[in-house]
Amino acid sequence: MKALLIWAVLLNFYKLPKTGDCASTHDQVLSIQVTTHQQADIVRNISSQYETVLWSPTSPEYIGAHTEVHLFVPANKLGTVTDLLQTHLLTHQVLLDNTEDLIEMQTRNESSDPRSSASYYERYHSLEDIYYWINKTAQDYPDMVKVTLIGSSYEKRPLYVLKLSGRQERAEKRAIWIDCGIHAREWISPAFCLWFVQYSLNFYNLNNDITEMLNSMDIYVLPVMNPDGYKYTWTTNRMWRKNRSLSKESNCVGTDLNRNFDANWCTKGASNRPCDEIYCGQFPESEPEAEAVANFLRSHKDSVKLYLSIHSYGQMLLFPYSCSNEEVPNHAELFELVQEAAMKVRRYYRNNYKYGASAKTIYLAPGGSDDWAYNLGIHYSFTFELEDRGRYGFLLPPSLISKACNEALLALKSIALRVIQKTQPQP
Ligand code: 9B3
Ligand code: ZN
Ligand code: ZN
Repeated sequence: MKALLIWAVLLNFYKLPKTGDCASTHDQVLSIQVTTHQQADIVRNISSQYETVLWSPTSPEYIGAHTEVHLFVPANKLGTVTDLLQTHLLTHQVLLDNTEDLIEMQTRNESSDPRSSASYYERYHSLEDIYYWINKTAQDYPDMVKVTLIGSSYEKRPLYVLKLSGRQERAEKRAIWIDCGIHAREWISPAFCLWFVQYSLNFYNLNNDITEMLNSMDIYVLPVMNPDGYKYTWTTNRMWRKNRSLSKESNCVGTDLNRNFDANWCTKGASNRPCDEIYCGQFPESEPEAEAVANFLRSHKDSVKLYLSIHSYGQMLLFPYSCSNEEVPNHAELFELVQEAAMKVRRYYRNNYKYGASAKTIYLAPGGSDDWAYNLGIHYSFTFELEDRGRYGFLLPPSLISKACNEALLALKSIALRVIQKTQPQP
């Protein structure tokens, strides 16, 4: 009898529609349409409870009336959460109805899967794989790649930067900086850094744009700025964003590295509560990862002309300021650069990227690396938010890596070539 009952229950679970509103056996990501201020209050409340993880916007305080909210909800809380939504007349769709399967797909070791035809660069890689790849790449291209250690993470993992250079020696070389993986769960970001390095090395002297870029500029690439967080997303919690530093006054772990830089540090748009996703840390550059990058840029600020930070998701090309609604002095120039880049992505990949100053395009957010780099004197400073718009969000399937990277590469080349023209050394 008991067995029969269990059997009946199981059967009913399988019969639930895919968009199952009540109970699901799987963790899901919901898209919730907020239309009133009261509803915003409710969703802000839900998103900070029930073991949910807010995907978009990044923090409850960014939720207002007319916000589309993407929320990860664990299976055992789906009933409670969807009931609450219904009670408050909030409509929602299921964006992802089984995140466990998606995560499993992304972490499977495809090299042991003979059916997979995807290249190394069309897969996600563990931190250990990426360290191995850095070493191997430097060995394979000894005349074009140098690896330097710029510091170490909170848990003492090395922060390696690859310096790519063309084979033409030029005096007073200008430089580009690119960092990936500030935020642990944004896996497409480190994947892009690997993609970019491999593409540059393969197409040097084959593709004119890449050849010109590498002959005129050294390119510094930091593939994983937040190795502790990245590691944690592979072992423990795929939704983790911050680094893994412990705080004295709280049991909560992690600081948002993109709120830890000295640009209107910890004002509106950041949080001083260690449990929050946008916790700014104890003081500017309190985190070893942010400090290492800041130190490197301070000591290379005369040569670095272009700063680029890679994030996901949302499809946006952003420039300073995030930390203020003020326009930077060369706003019009930066706007033209991202507009042209977005136009090319639209033309060649039929994909729309939003573009503009961060504070107006995404949200007011202080303490970001791009704003800090700008104020240091790197007046071509950008943050890219790669694919997608929320269909898969942070769980972008491996099959979509190549398109996401190719279009970002096109945008990068477009901007970099313009910056090369604009910063031509005066004879
Ligand atoms: C945030 C800041 Cl503070 C900035 N300067 N530029 C871009 C962003 C957006 C990313 C963030 O850290 O919230 C999106 Se993942
Ligand atoms: Zn499941
Ligand atoms: Zn990010």
